[in-house]
Amino acid sequence: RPRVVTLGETMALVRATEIGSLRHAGALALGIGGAESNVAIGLRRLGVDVSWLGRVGDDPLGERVAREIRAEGVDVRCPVDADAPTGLMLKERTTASATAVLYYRAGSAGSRLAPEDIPPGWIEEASLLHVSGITALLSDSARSALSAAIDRAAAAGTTIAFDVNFRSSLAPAGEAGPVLRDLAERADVVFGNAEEIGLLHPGADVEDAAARLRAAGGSELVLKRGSDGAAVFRADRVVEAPALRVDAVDTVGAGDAFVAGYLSGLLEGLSVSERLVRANACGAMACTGPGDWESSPTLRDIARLLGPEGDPVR
Ligand code: ADP
Ligand code: KDG
Repeated sequence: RPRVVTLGETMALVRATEIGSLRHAGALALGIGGAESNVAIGLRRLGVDVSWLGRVGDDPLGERVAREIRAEGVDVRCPVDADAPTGLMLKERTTASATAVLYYRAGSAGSRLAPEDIPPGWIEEASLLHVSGITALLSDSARSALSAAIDRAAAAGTTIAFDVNFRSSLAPAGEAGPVLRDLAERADVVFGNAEEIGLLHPGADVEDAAARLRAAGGSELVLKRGSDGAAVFRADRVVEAPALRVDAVDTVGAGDAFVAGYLSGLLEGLSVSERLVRANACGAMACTGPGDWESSPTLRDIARLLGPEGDPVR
C-alpha cells in the first residue's frame, strides 16, 4: 500500500457556531486544523496509508490535536515541546458563505519544528512526501526541517508534493515569494491558486509560470480555481476540469481535500483528468460543512456525489 508522509503545524481551532462577528459570538465549538494534517486525514479517508508529524505543546490542546488526527487512522508522530503552547486559530463566519480566520500561533510549539524531529527512515520509506509553504514561513527551524525533508525525499527517490499555501499573516508577499519559489522548484507536483502562482513569478501569467517551473526542475503544476474547478499544466497540454455545484458553507480546507484527492489518484495511477475529477469532488465536499477537514469525503461519498442525482440512498 502506498505510504504518504507529511509534516507541519496543526492548531486548535475555535469557531463561532453562528453567523456574525466574534465580537458578540457566544457559542463556540472546539476542533483542530492544519493544512498538512487536513491533507493526511483526506488521504486516509481515500484509503491511503499516511503519517503526519508535527510538534505540539505540553497542554490539553496538544493532546487534542494528537488524539483527533490519530482517531482518523493517521499515524501520528508528535514531539511534545515543553517550552511552547499549542497554536490556536479562530474562525468567524462573517456571512452565510464567508469565513475569516484569526491566528494565535507566534512562538507556538508547531512553529518550533526542527530537522531533528524527523525520524530516520520515515521519509526514505515513503512513496510520497507532502509539504506546504506554511511551514517555510513559521520559523527558521521549521524552514530548515522542511528543507531537510525535501532533500531527504529527493535523495531517496520519494515523490515530493508541495502546496504553496501562502499565508500573508506569516510574511509579506515580497519576502515569501522567492522562498516559496525555491521550494516549488524542488517538488515534483506543485499546487497553488492563481495568486500563489503569481507570487512565485511576479508578472508572469500561470501558463508562463508553469513553463518556468518545468524548466527549473520538471514540476507539474496543479492550479486550484475555487468554484471554477482546477487545471493541470503539462508540457504538451493543459488539462482542465470544472468544479461541482455545491452549497458552500466554508471553503477553508477545500484546497487540502482537493490535494488529498489529487494525490490519492496519482498514487493509484489514475490519469490526470481522472485525478482532477476526484480532486474537484473532494474540494467541493469539503466546502459543505464548517470544519477544515470533517467534510473530506471517502471514495464512497465521492461515488454518491458523482452518481445519478436525486435517488435516495437506501
Ligand atoms: P485554496 O483555498 O487552496 O485556494 P480553492 O479555493 O481553489 O483552494 O479550492 C480548492 C478546490 O476546492 C477547487 O479547485 C475546487 O475543486 C474546490 N472548491 C472550492 N470552492 C468551491 C466551491 N465554491 N464549489 C465547488 N468546489 C469548490
Ligand atoms: O488549509 C486550511 C488551513 O488554512 C487551516 O487548516 C490552518 O494550517 C492552517 C493555516 O495555517 O492556515
